[in-house]
Amino acid sequence: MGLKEDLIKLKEEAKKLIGSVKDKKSLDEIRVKYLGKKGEIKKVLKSLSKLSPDERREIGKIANDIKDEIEKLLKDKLAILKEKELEEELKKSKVDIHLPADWVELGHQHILTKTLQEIVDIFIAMGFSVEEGPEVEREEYNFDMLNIPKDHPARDMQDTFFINKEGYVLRTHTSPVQIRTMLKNKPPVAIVAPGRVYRKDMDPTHTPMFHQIEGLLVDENITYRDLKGTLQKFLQEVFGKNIKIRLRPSYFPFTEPSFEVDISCTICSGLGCRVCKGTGWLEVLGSGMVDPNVFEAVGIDPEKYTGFAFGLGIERIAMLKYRVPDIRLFYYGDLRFIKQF
Ligand code: FA5
Repeated sequence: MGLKEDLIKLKEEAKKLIGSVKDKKSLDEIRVKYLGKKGEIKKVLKSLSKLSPDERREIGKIANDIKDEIEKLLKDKLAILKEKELEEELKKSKVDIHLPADWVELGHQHILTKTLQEIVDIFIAMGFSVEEGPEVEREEYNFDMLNIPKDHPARDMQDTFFINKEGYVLRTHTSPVQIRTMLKNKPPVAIVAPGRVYRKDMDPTHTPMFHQIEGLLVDENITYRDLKGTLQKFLQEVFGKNIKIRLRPSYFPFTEPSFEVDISCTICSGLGCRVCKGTGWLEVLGSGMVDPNVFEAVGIDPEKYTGFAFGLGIERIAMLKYRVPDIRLFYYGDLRFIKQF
């Protein structure tokens, strides 16, 4: 019998053996028997030297093809055996694979993130851009350059966390971003600046950390009407077209004149109820025309430019919009609360 026939016989033999084998160990023995260093295929290849070059090429090719074929058969069989093994193991184990898997509860966008994004989107649509500032802020930007000098009683309006670094505080409001922006860019300026702020407060409507968003618009000929129109449009987008707004005189050191902005009560439409304490109005934000002293501090000519600024608490807006009774609910991380929105 020639080598060619020998090889084909070997292949058939291997095929039969691989087909009937029942475990990984015997399969490995078959691999060694046919493909090992001293295996059957090697033996055939060794005797190639006795052949003519043409025959050598022909038989060599057949031997290699058969080697590849046997390798593939072994690989496929190994996969089948492994799967069987796993099945056996699962059958033996006490784990019931038909039980539903442990349920990992998915998270949910936080209501404050959602509110903040909605507010930012409204201002972006009006042409404002977004600025950010650091939470550990220079005392100078948080107070002095906003027209709140040291030892001035206005500093008491915001109970401050001081840190171990001379000249720095945890920012008490987002207003220092006004200063940072105006030091960097000259008018026209139209920005909103969202972020965390810190005050030593704690009650059902005040926490030591909360979120604000600042707004600043500076250009030539900006008047009180621009402030009122912008805020009216913004508040109607948030609370609905039917709400009314009113501005009450107030005091902030960095704006003159200053206004508290109220909206008509969203619960009783202004008739008077428990939520608005019978007044028909809800206070939503602080605002005013930028004080000329602030412009001077940042090197902007107050004779040429005017502007308005405002600041609001994100928690306060979310509480009013979604009727959340206690600010601390925002921070418990309870998904039953967060998933309602
Ligand atoms: C300010 O912080 C001014 N910087 C706002 C401003 C900006 C006025 C630009 C004029 C021009 P005020 O201290 O009132 O203002 O705070 C603004 C809002 O932050 C409040 O209306 C309230 O909604 C919210 N707020 C204040 N303290 C807390 C607190 N501890 N917890 C939660 N929200 C608070």
